[in-house]
Amino acid sequence: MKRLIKNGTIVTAQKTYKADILIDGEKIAWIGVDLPSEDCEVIDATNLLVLPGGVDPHVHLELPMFSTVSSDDHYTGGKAAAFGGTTTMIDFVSLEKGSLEDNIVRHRAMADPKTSIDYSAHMNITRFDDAVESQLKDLPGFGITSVKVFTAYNGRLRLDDGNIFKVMRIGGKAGLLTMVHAENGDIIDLLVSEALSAEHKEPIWHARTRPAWGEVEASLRAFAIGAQADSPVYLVHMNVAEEVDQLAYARSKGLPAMGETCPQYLFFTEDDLKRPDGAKWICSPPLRKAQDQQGLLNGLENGTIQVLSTDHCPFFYDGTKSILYEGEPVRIPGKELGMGDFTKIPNGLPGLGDRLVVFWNHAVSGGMMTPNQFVELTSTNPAKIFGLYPQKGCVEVGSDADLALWDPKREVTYGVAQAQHRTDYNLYEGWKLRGYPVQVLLRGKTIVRNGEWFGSAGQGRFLYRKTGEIL
Ligand code: DUC
Ligand code: ZN
Ligand code: ZN
Repeated sequence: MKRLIKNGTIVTAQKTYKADILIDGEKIAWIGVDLPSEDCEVIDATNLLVLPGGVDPHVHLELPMFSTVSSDDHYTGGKAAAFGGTTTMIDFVSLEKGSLEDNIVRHRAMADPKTSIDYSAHMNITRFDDAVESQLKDLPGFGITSVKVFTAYNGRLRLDDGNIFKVMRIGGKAGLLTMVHAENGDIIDLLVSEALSAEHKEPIWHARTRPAWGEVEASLRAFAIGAQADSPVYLVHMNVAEEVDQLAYARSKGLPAMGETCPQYLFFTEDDLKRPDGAKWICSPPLRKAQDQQGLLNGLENGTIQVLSTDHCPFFYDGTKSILYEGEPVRIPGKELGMGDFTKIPNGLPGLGDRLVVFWNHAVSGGMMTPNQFVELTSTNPAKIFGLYPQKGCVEVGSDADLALWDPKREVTYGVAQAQHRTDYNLYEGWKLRGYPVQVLLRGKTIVRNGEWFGSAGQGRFLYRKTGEIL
C-alpha cells in the first residue's frame, strides 16, 4: 500500500514549503500540492514539519572499553536514535586481528542482525603495517569510504605522523575521507602520570590532563598533513574555540578541511566534571569552557563546522544496579569502574537520541538558526560528506522515505525516561524542550509514533557508501 503524508510543511537544507509526499514502498515517489489519496494510507501532517531523518555520522555501539562495553548496541542505539528523529548512524570498525576485510566482516556479523535503523561504519586505522598499507585502497569495495586515525592514545590507537601521512596519501587517491582524532598524546600521557603521582584522581583531572592547546596544534597538524598528502581531512568531536579557528584557517587556504562538533560540547563545561556525579560527563576529548561553547556555536552558525554528530558512547553511571529495558533487567559495568581514579572511568556519554531535540530547542526554538540550517547540519551535510546523499539526508523524489514528522510546538520535560538509550542516566535530565518528533519513518515504515516503538532488530540495513563530497 502506498502512503501519503498530507498537509505537512517540508523542511530541507534549502527551503521550507507546504506539499504532500507520496511514498511507494521504501522510496519517496512524488512530492506535490494536493496529491490524490486514492489507494493510499494517509498520514495527516497538519501543523507538522516534515524533516529528512537525522544522520549521525559518529557513534560507538558495543565498543569494548577497559573491562566493559558501551551499553547501546545496534538495536538499542538505533531505537534511541529513531525516538529522537535520527534514521541513519555510522559507527566504527575497530581494527583487531586479521585483515581489514576480516574486521569488517566480524563487525557486520555483530551489527547487521541487530541494527534497527540503517547504518554504515568507518574503519579505524590504529596500526599501520604492509598489510594495512596494501588493503586500504580496497575499503570502498566494502562500502566504507572513510577511515579514522588518532594522534593520541600512545601505544594503543595512535599512529605517528609519518603513518598518518601514508594513510592520507593512499586514502586521498582511493576516495577515502580521513577523520582525525586530534589531541597531543605525548603531553596527555605525561600529565596523566604526573596527576596520578600527585594523587589527583577526581574526574576534573580528566580535563586538566588533556589540554585544549594540544588539540589546537594537533588539528592544524592534521590539516597540514592532509595538505601534504593531498587528502581531505575531517576533524572529529571539535570542542575548542581555537580549533574552530584552525579549521577556518585551513578552509581559507582552500584545503579540503571539514569538521564536526557534538551537543555535549555546546551545552556543558568542564565545571560539570566537578559535580559529585561528574563521571557522567567524562568523554574524550573532554568538555571545555564557556568561550569554547560560543566558538563552536559560531562555527556551526557561520558554516565553518559542517556537522553536528554525537560521539555517542554510553555507559551506565552505576552499572552495579539494573535498569528495566523492554521489561527485562539489564546492568552493564560502567562509570563506577573508575570510582576514585579518573583514568579508569570509561570514556563516553549518551547522545544519539538527544542530538536533534536538544539542538532544535536551543538553536531553532532559541532563534539562532533556521530549520533549514538545522537540517543541513544534522542530516544533509553528514549524508553528503559520508557518501550517502541523496539516498539519505534529503526529502526528494527517489530518496529513501526516512522522515521525521516534527511538532515545533510540542513541549517535553526531557530526561532518561524519554531518551531510549540503554543506560541509567541522561545529561539533559529535567530540561524543558520545545520541538519534538511525533512520528518517524524508516524507508517508508513508521517505526516511532507518539512515543510508541514499532521497530525491530535487524530491520535496518548496512549502507554501502560512495566517496563523499567535500563541503
Ligand atoms: N571518545 C569517547 O569519549 N568515547 C569513545 C571514543 C572517543 O573518541
Ligand atoms: Zn575520537
Ligand atoms: Zn568517537
